[in-house]
Amino acid sequence: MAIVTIERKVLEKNDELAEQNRELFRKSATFVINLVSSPGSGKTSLLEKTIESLKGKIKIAVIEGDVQTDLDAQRVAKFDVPVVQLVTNGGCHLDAKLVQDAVSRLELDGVNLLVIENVGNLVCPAGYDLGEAMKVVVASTTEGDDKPLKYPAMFRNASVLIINKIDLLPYLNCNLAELKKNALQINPNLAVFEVSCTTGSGIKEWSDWLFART
Ligand SMILES: Nc1nc2c(ncn2[C@@H]2O[C@H](COP(=O)(O)OP(=O)(O)OP(=O)(O)O)[C@@H](O)[C@H]2O)c(=O)[nH]1
Ligand SMILES: [Mg+2]
Repeated sequence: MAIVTIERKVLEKNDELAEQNRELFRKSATFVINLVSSPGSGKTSLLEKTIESLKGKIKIAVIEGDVQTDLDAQRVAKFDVPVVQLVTNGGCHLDAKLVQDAVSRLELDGVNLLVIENVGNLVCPAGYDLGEAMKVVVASTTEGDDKPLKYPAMFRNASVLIINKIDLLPYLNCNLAELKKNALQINPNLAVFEVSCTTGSGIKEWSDWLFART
């Protein structure tokens, strides 16, 4: 019982800070997405492709969340966008306080789009509001088509599903129609994009959709 109480208090505090973040983002007119997925689904690859696609059209900033290393921040920094790396030292998700700290190191004025890449984990980040406008969940074909059913919270709390690595479909047992059906069964409101960060397929459709929201 005590543990439940503590968890609720932690989440209540997080929600309070997330609202403060949301207010900050509203003031600077910055559209914020929280990129979530299992490790290796392609969050950083999607981010690289999205930056490439939107460069020159809008100003983008990035917060990278990782358990260890600044490898993803290094990848993103090559695109000449402001990036802050958060290292959780074993923590399996970002929280609103960590994002608040990262935001204090960024100049948000004039930034149209802030992308927060969460720690690779399909469970824990689902419960933590960071103050984002929406969660974007990346599910890659290599993970199989049953993941929305097995990890429903993430798909329920997301607004967008990016199905990545569609270039690999011929080599896998993943059924694309089944994957989409399972995701929409959990959350019928999901906007779904099929992409390959390797071939670039579907990236324009996703980037245009995102651009229209900034
Ligand atoms: N074939 C194929 N490989 C891809 C695609 N997208 C990403 N990859 C590869 O998948 C691996 C993981 O991609 P990342 O973008 O690092 O994945 P991530 O979700 O950011 O990983 P973490 O940050 O560690 O959770 C890399 O080797 C990518 O090159 C794709 O569309 N097709
Ligand atoms: Mg990454």
